Order: sequence, then C-alpha cells, then structure tokens
Amino acid sequence: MDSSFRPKLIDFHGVSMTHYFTDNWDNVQNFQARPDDILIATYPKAGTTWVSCILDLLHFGQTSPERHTSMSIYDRVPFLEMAVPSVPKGTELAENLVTSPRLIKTHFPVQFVPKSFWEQNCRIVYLARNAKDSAVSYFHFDRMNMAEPEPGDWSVYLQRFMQGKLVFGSWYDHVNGWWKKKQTYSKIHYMFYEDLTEDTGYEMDKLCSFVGLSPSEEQKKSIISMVEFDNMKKNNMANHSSIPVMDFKISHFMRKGKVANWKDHFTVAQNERFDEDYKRKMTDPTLKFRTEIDIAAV
Ligand code: PPS
Repeated sequence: MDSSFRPKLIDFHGVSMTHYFTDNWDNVQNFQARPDDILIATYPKAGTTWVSCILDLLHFGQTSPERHTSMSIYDRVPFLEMAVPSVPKGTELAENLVTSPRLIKTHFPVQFVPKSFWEQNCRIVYLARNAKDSAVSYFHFDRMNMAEPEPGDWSVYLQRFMQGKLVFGSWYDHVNGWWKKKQTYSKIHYMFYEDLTEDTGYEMDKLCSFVGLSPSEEQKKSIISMVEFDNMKKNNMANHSSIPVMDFKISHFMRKGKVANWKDHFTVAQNERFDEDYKRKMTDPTLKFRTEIDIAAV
C-alpha cells in the first residue's frame, strides 16, 4: 500500500480524527450494546491489544483454547469505529460476534461512546499509558501504518502530541475525560500499562474481580505466559502482521513493549518543555502516571 492512502487529520466535533473512524458514525452511534458487553477503551498505543488478549483468554481460553492462535485479535475483539475500505466495519464485526460476552474495542474519547453502552450499564475497561511512552509508541505506529496521517519527524510529532493534533485527539483530554467519568459511572475499571508491566498477575486478578471471573491458578499462569510480550510478538493472531496497511519494514506493531522507552527519544530540551506543558494540563492530583518503573522489581 503506498503512502497516498494516508488520510488527512480532520476536526470532528472538536476532536482530531480521520475519516476512517468517522465514516460509519451513524451506525456506530446507533450501535446496540448488550448488558454483558465489555468495552475496552484506550487512547491509541496504551496496550489495547495486550488487555484484549488477556480478557479474551480469561473468557474463552478454557472453552476455545485454539482462538488465541487461530483467530486474529481484531476478529475476536472488533474495533467499533473502524471503517477502512475493503474490510468489514467494526460495527458489523461486533454485531456478528457469536461469543458472549462480546469484547469490543474503542479509542473514542468518552463523549463519543455510543449511548447504548451507558444505557445498558456495560462494563468498561479503560487502560491508560503514560504520555511520554504513548507519544513514542504512537510516532512509530504512524510511521509504519499507511492508514494514519503522515507523522513528520519526531520533534514535529511531539509538538502535535502536545497540541492534541493526532488521531483520537488529545491524550490529556482522553485520560482525564475517562477518569472523570469513572467518578459518576461505577462500571469503569481504570488501569495503567505501567502497573500491568510491573505485575501482570495482580492486575489480572483485579480485572477478574471486575468482570466476575475466578480462573484457577494454573489457568492464570498459562495466560500470563501467553500474553508475555515476546510470545505475543511471535503470535500472528496478535501481532497485526497480516494487516496490509502496516509496513513492518519500517517498524513492528509489537515494537518494544517497555516502560520508559521515551528516554531513548526525548532530548533534554524536549523533556523540559513537555514536563512544563504537562503540569499545566494535568491538574487533577488524583490522576497520576508513572513514566518509569523499578525494572529490578519486574
Ligand atoms: S493500538 O494500535 O492503539 O491498538 O495499539 P495498542 O495495542 O494499544 O498498543 C501497542 C503498544 O503496546 C505494546 N504491547 C505490549 N507491551 C507489553 N506486553 C505486551 N504483551 C504487549 N502487547 C502490546 C506494543 O508493543 C506497543 O507499544 P510500543 O511501545 O510501541 O512497543
């Protein structure tokens, strides 16, 4: 696929988007959620695929162990708003899911979520990742994914991240919007990529109590192993290697899978500017991110 496929960024109800995620807007907004649906919501590059695999394995790994190696993650967990030519739309994939509960992915900021998810009181798993690693991961993704706007060079890209001029808008608005929603809607489980990296087992236990599952110790151990970065990177049903718009010669979807990879990208000056701007935007003291973790503890 050549780079002429790359879309332009548009302003859509005040959020930067591309038409690949707005063309099916009416069907997305009228999507009929069911009470047991689980919505997996993230700002791009927060670890959506990781938590999607975990939830899929927790729900269906016992009854259909072959799913993880024979069915792609985007068929197991449809991307609701996706409307890219020549492939089924996210709404169609979700409507055709035969499993229950249906696991559905979205990158929408909270105000774009179809109303039926709220009306049906669905469980929502929100996964957030620190801003610096999100920016780096998104930059490499936009370099290799021809369905994303041209990223430009890193310094321009970082500026655009700070201005919220990337697909799905501002990281700052996204993580804060969902955090705020959690205060009034009790069925949001808000989790962090850094915690999932530090202690996958503990985070999985919390997820299980949120979705009402009690897997055996053996089952948990096996899932933890299947979702380790290196294993997911090797798994063609999770690593996105079959998506034609992604050029793995430029970068991999499963790229590093680390906390603090930003340190290899930010200059000292960029880091200072970013931190200053971050302080101005992230004023809620109850929402705290870690940009590094104690590696020795992992
Ligand atoms: S997307 O396109 O928004 O759905 O991407 P998403 O899946 O949210 O995020 C991709 C990043 O998550 C990393 N990843 C993982 N890290 C640790 N362990 C596991 N199992 C794992 N699976 C995916 C992936 O490598 C991307 O991050 P970077 O930093 O680019 O490596």
